[in-house]
Amino acid sequence: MADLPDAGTCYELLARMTLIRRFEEEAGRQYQRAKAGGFLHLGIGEEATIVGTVSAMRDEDYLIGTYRTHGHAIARGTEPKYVMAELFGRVDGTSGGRGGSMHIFDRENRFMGGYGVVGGNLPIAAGLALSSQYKGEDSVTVCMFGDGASNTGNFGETMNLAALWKLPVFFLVENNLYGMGTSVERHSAQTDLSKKAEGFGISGERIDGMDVIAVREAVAEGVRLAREEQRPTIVEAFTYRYRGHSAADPEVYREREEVEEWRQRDPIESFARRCVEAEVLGEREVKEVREKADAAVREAVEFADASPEPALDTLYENLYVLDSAAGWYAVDERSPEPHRGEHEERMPEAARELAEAGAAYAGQPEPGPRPNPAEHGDAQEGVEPEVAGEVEDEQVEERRG
Ligand SMILES: Cc1ncc(C[n+]2csc(CCOP(=O)(O)OP(=O)(O)O)c2C)c(N)n1
Ligand SMILES: [Mg+2]
Repeated sequence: MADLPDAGTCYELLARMTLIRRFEEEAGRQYQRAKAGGFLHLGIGEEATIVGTVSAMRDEDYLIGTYRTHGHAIARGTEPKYVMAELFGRVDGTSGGRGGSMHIFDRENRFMGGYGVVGGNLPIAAGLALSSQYKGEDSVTVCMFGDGASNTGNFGETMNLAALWKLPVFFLVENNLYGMGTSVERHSAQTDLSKKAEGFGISGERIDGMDVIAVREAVAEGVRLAREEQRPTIVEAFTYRYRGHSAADPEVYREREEVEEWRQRDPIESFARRCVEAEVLGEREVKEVREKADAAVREAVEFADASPEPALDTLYENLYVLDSAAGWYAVDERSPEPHRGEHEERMPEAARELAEAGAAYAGQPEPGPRPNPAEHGDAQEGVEPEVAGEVEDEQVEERRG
């Protein structure tokens, strides 16, 4: 087992992990209260992998993650209140309330996001590293992704270019044993993920992702290789999420006993115990860390709750496509002009109109019972699909193929 660092570092590692744990527990509660919307993926149990990795990075380095990244942003230095406000969809959120849980972003702290597309962050990581290399900067990009993401085409493409162009990038696989409800053994032909990029010349190692010091040391070396030798490498950290994949997961793919076994190795409890036993930290400090985390999270909820929702007429702000296209859905040759709600310049006005029309529609009584697809199938026999009036019969035949 690697030696403990100095007391100040141990305190900081414990404090970050505790803060993230408290934040995630509260995020789960706020989601159940419907204060946080959209999807919610919690990283409870994975704190050592997150904090250990970030603790080995410099301020000028970039971090990029997946959709399970509240903790990554907080580890990188984003104040919890801005992350909570993002979960609440409020203007003070890290993405102005537009992104929600899966799209936390903080350019100042060089946390380059939150992506909903599995494996989608890998090529972006290579791009960030390429930009550092191109500009002659010293920054390293750290790319964190799941075991499931290692099966995507993006994985191979990214490894190829990272190795070929000798990019200053480092990869960390958060192997929590599952991609949604599918275990690694059932989703990956090569179950040793540290070897999965060997064919591209990228070597790797496997480590205990529940041990914050082990993670910190392995990542420090990987980041050093990327910075000093332009050599990308992979570390596969074994970790575990105690909660379901997302807030809507009945968890039929694993046994309670398995979750319990991993809880016994809790990364925060075990690190606190180790620090106290080694007399690097006292019980008083461990307690203080918990109290501070409680207070910070309470403050984050109050802040998020007090932050206003974005105004409706700002709905189409920050869309880079706005000025460049006249109607991006107008691909139907029968009526290529922008349809209602598609005209870019009139977006704010059209948004209000559509929202009002939707609200009026929602207020109407139900027209009768809806067909149940489980009983009737998606397309009901004998019921012709509805076709726009002007379309010729033969076109309909053609479309049915
Ligand atoms: C390209 C793509 N395919 C499928 C999905 C649906 N999906 C969301 S999360 C997920 C599992 C990914 O597992 P893993 O990479 O191990 O990350 P973890 O959730 O365990 O952190 C899948 C398949 C998606 N978001 N994007
Ligand atoms: Mg996984």
